[in-house]
Parts: sequence; structure tokens; C-alpha cells
Amino acid sequence: MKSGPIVSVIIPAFNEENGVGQVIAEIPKKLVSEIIVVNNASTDNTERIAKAAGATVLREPIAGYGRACLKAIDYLKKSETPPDVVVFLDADHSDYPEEMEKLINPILTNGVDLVIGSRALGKKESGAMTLQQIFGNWLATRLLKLFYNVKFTDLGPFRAVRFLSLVDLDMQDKTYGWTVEMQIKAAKKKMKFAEVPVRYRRRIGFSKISGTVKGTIMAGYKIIITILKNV
Ligand SMILES: Nc1nc2c(ncn2[C@@H]2O[C@H](COP(=O)(O)OP(=O)(O)O)[C@@H](O)[C@H]2O)c(=O)[nH]1
Ligand SMILES: [Mg+2]
Repeated sequence: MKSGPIVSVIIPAFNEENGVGQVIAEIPKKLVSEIIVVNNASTDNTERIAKAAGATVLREPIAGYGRACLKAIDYLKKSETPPDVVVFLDADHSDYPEEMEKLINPILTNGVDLVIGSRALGKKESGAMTLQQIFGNWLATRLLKLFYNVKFTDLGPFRAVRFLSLVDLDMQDKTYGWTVEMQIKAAKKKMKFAEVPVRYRRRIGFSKISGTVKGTIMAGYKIIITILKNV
């Protein structure tokens, strides 16, 4: 049984039967108390595989990345032993779960509230991100500087946040605006944030967002709207 700070990992997953088991297997178990996979209306074996790999599985029947994350936060709020730190991680094996410790450490040792794993600062496998995605993240982070005067280099999904700060952020976005909303609100609340370089590789399985025209346009649109509406 793990002692010390309580760390929970939240993995939103929509049809990730080929990736989710490996992602869970690669999470450093000595750091983590609970791995929560939110099955977002998958039609494949995501849920069975996540359970077999040892995760707690929650179900969110309505699609949406943010909605799935909110489901897990609600669950943690009701827990008798709420975590000290929450880590968000995608189910597609693009991130390197073994890098989790460097996301968590600034929170545990340095009073940081939010740590973003930056793919812009880290090493990306060729083809791991589309050009539109790289450009979109660059543009979004420029706008964050312009409107909120904060310096981020990425809106990456792999991130750690102090649980009490996360609750204080009162997250609302149900879909693709989720990551940028968190960064904007942390900036507005003058929370202490940091970035650490993370590596990024080609996903297992098919992209639902950046790899599709519809997903790219919807995500780009939602991210820009979220930046503008919070100013
Ligand atoms: N909960 C939920 N997760 C989703 C949805 N769409 C994608 N995901 C998950 O969000 C993560 C990122 O999606 P992905 O397709 O890899 O997008 P990309 O990284 O932008 O190409 C993966 O873990 C997906 O399973 C959705 O509608 N709901
Ligand atoms: Mg992905």
C-alpha cells in the first residue's frame, strides 16, 4: 500500500481498447493511489481492458473530453480520501506515463498548483502531432500571453494539478476547451503554474480530434472561443 501524498490519475477514454491497457501498465504505481478511467460511451472493449489493468472505471454516456474529466472530479470530491494531486493523462499512449513524477514533484515540493507537460519543450516523435495541432497550440499560447499575460508553450493533456486548486478552478467546459480553460483560470486566480518538457509519440489507434478535419476545426474553434470569452 502506498504511503505519502495521494495522487489520482484521470484518463478520459473514448474507444481506446488498444491503448488504455498499456497506458495504465506504464503508470509508476509507487506514485499513484488510484487510476480512474472515464469510459465516454465507448463501443469497444475499453472498459473491460481498463478494469483488467486495475483501473476504477466510471461511465460518462455523453461524449466530450471535459465532461468525462468532470465526471471523475465529481467522483473524487465525494471520496472519503480525496487526493492531494490529480494527474490527467490521455488513453492513447501518446504521452509517456513514466514521466509523471516530474509533473507531480513541483506540486509536492515547490508550492506549484498546476504543472503542464509541454510537448513544445519536449521531444516529439515525427508525426505524433499534426501541423495544424502544432500551429493551433502556438496560436493559443500567443493569445494567452496577449490577453492574460501568461507564458505557456502548450495546452498539452498530460498535466498535474493540486486537487484543492482544481476544485477552486470550478471547471465548466464540457469538450475541447477543457485544457485551455484550466490554464486561463489558473492565471486569473494567480495560481502558481509551471511547465515541464514531456515527450510525445504517435498514438495507438485512431485520433478522434486532431486527426480528423471535423475534430480539428471544432477543437480550434472551441479553444479560441474559450480564450476570448474568459477575458
Ligand atoms: N471522454 C472523451 N474522451 C475523448 C473524446 N474524444 C477523444 N477522447 C479522448 O481524449 C484523448 C485525446 O483524444 P485524441 O483522439 O487522441 O485526440 P488528439 O490527441 O488531439 O489526436 C484520448 O484519450 C481519447 O480517447 C470524447 O468525446 N470524450
Ligand atoms: Mg491523442
